[in-house]
Amino acid sequence: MILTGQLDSPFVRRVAIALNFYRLPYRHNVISAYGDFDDLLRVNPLGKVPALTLDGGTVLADSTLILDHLDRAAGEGKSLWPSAADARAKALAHVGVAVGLAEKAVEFRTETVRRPSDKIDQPRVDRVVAQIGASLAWLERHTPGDGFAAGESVSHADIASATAVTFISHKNPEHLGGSPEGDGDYPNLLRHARLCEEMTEFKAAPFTDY
Ligand SMILES: N[C@@H](CCC(=O)N[C@@H](CS)C(=O)NCC(=O)O)C(=O)O
Repeated sequence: MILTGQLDSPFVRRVAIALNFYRLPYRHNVISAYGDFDDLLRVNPLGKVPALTLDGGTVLADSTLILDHLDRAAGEGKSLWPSAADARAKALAHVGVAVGLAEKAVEFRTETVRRPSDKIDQPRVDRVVAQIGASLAWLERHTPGDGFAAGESVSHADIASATAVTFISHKNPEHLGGSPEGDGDYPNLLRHARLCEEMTEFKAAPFTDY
C-alpha cells in the first residue's frame, strides 16, 4: 500500500497512525497537496491528501473512507472501533466533531494564510473561529480526565482528536486559549493529546512541519 500526503495534514496522520496500530506495512509517498499539485492529481483526481493506493491499484481518498476499508482489511480483533453499539456511537460522534474540527482548522489557514490580505472575508473567518471554539469545547466536555476518549482502549476517536489538537497546537495555538505554557481552556483535551502522542504508533508518524 502507498499512503500519499505529508504528516503536517491531520487527515494523513490519522491514516498513518491507524496503519501503525493495525500493523499494516505501507510505503509513504510524501508529496505536498499544494507544492506537488500536478503529481497529486495523477494519484487522486480531487488533488487532495490523503490518498491510499491499495496493492491491487485501487485508490481510496478521504481519511474516513480509507479507515473504513482498513478497519475491515486489518483482520479479526484489530478494529479501532469499540465493538459495543453504545460505545461505537460515542466514538462516531467524537470522530465526527474531531475530523470536522481539523477541517475547520485547515479552512482557517486557507482563509487567513493562503489569501492576499485584501481578499480576506472577515465574517467568514469569524464563523470558522466560532466553529473551532465550539468544537474544541464539545471535545473538552466529552474527553475524560484520564483514559481514552471512547471505550476501554485506543480507538479512532482518540486518533482523530489528538491529530486535530496537535495540528492546531503547532499551526494556530491561539485557538487553544490560555497561556502558551499552560493547558489553556481545554485541559482534558490537551492532556489526552499528549498521552496519545507518547504512544509508539503516534511517534512513528509524528507531526512534521515541512
Ligand atoms: N475530509 C478530508 C479532508 C482532506 C483535506 O482537506 N486535505 C487537505 C490537506 S490537510 C487537502 O488536500 N487540501 C487541498 C485542497 O483541498 O485543495 C479527509 O478526511 O481526508
